[in-house]
Amino acid sequence: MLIILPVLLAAVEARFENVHLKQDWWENSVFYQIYVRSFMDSDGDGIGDINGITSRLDYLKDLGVDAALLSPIFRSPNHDFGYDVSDYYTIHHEYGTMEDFDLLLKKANELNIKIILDFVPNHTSNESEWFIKSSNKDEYYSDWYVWENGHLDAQGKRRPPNNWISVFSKSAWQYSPSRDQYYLHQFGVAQPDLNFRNPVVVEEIKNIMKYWLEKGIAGMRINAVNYIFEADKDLYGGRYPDEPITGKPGLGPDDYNFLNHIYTKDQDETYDLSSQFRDVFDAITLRDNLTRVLMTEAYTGIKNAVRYYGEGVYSDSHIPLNLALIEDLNKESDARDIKYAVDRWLTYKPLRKPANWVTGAHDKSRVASRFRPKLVDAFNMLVLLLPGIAITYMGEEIGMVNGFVPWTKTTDPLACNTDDPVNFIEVSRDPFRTPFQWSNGKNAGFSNAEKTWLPIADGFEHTNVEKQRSAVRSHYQVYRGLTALRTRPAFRLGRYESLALNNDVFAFKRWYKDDAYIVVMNFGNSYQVVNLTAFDLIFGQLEVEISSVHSSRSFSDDILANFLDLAAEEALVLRMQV
Ligand SMILES: *[C@@H]1O[C@H](CO)[C@@H](O)[C@H](O)[C@H]1NC(C)=O
Ligand SMILES: *[C@@H]1O[C@H](CO)[C@@H](O)[C@H](O)[C@H]1NC(C)=O
Ligand SMILES: CC(=O)N[C@H]1CO[C@H](CO)[C@@H](O)[C@@H]1O
Ligand SMILES: [Ca+2]
Ligand SMILES: [Ca+2]
Repeated sequence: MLIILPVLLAAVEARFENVHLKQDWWENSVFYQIYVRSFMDSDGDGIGDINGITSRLDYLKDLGVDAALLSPIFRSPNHDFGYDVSDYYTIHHEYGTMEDFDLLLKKANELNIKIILDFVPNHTSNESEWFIKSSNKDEYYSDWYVWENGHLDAQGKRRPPNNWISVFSKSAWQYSPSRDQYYLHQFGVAQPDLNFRNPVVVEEIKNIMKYWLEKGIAGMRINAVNYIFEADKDLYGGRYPDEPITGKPGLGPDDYNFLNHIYTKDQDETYDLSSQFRDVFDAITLRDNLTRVLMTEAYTGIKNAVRYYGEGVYSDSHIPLNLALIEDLNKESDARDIKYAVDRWLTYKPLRKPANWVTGAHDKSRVASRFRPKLVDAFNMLVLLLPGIAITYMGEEIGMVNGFVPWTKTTDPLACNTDDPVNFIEVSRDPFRTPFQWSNGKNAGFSNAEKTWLPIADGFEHTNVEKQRSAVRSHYQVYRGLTALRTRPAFRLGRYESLALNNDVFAFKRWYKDDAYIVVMNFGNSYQVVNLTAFDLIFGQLEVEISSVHSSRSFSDDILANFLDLAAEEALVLRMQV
């Protein structure tokens, strides 16, 4: 027995490791979200395009990116910049042609960079042929959208079917004279919701997915997936039920948060649909042995969010976006809040499924502006070194800040809808979408046009790729160091443990066998001394692997585990010396 036990244990351990060493391409990848309109303009019209992306694939490769996630490239009248699609089978003319897209795929394939497309199935554009036919009661398309009769109020005035409010504010119902009915739009007036209770619509959406997946893209992100279904009116006597009022102070009946969205969000049917989508993806994965990744985006509570992983042995979304670092944190967040947000997601997600980390998106204030510019490296360390998948919004690797876009240049429908040249700034998403900053040249190297679709953000002369690439210390260099580091077993396969060492300093340990790292970051704005021996088996000396731009420390500097003095906002990756 005494002799057999170690042998047995070794066998068990070996088997355990084999299971864990085999990872599919996506399970540890770095995804990079490209807002196509603002990444690179190849033809001088001031608008980013597909050939622009193709010309910069080497940049992504160099950065250590595995997959590029492109914001919608389908034909669109652009009332909501591609989030209103008029034809899912055609490339939007400003972005190029299908040949351009095929070339992008080919070149990306050569560099082993996967291409993922953002897909918006909740609604189409009102200029979609489907919607125009549906508005005209075409027999086949009649039931493709959510149509409903209005009613007359006591004064004989026409009123929408119920009290639902659109995310972009005001009634979610729009009257259509041609049908003398209202259509539902959970987002803009120009974005009518598709009717997913019509099986023909579901089939068509699956066909669109097949079309693009067969073309060779490696996956899709399903946008706003939790808005797809509304309550089944047949369960409510044939009438869509009113939503209850939240009673939150300061809100009027036009404000989205005036109502509690129990009938228009997170409906149970969504989860069944997402597992049907997964089947479409898996069928194509099986056919040519390249896993097609289903990503889902849902701003919702954590229990709803992790439910997209699928229940029990069933898998739905490969990557249900984890928006904790966006939604749960703000300027006031300290080390305890960070630990809580990170550990919370890891606690709720199914044990065997990979986590994912996101700090930015085309709808959210940039890290440098949402927190502080000096915390950019700390957040990139979180995204890239926490266990699982890393997702970066373009520009976060160089610490871009929100641009200033005045009212006269504002394009975002969410901001324009306010009709308010002062307060539009609170809702405008244009500041997070200003052109990518390649150099300190004309238009930050984004375009040689006289005028770009959005103005270039201030400070591009200092914050740009060219400058950061040639600098010894820069956010770009830190980011590149992190993508290289994360391929080591401790980060790819290793275990995780975290501590708020005090209110300001968050630290986590990643280790595999006896290779151990401590990632430590000071979120406060004053000097702090911490003792890293609070972590199990961390003692003696550690060596600096990577240090934030403003740190006084460099690669291979020694650190005493029991006495680490950290400057304000300093962030370090340390390796335990054995
Ligand atoms: C679509 O909606 C927009 C915004 O309300 C409107 O300006 C446009 O005329 C509509 N187009 C069609 C074809 O109905
Ligand atoms: C499928 O791809 C995986 C990973 O790329 C590879 O290990 C495996 O051998 C491939 N299987 C077939 C049948 O080609
Ligand atoms: C995060 C995200 O992609 N949100 C999108 C959800 O859908 C609306 C309407 O299409 C877009 O405006 C958002 O950008
Ligand atoms: Ca262009
Ligand atoms: Ca819907």
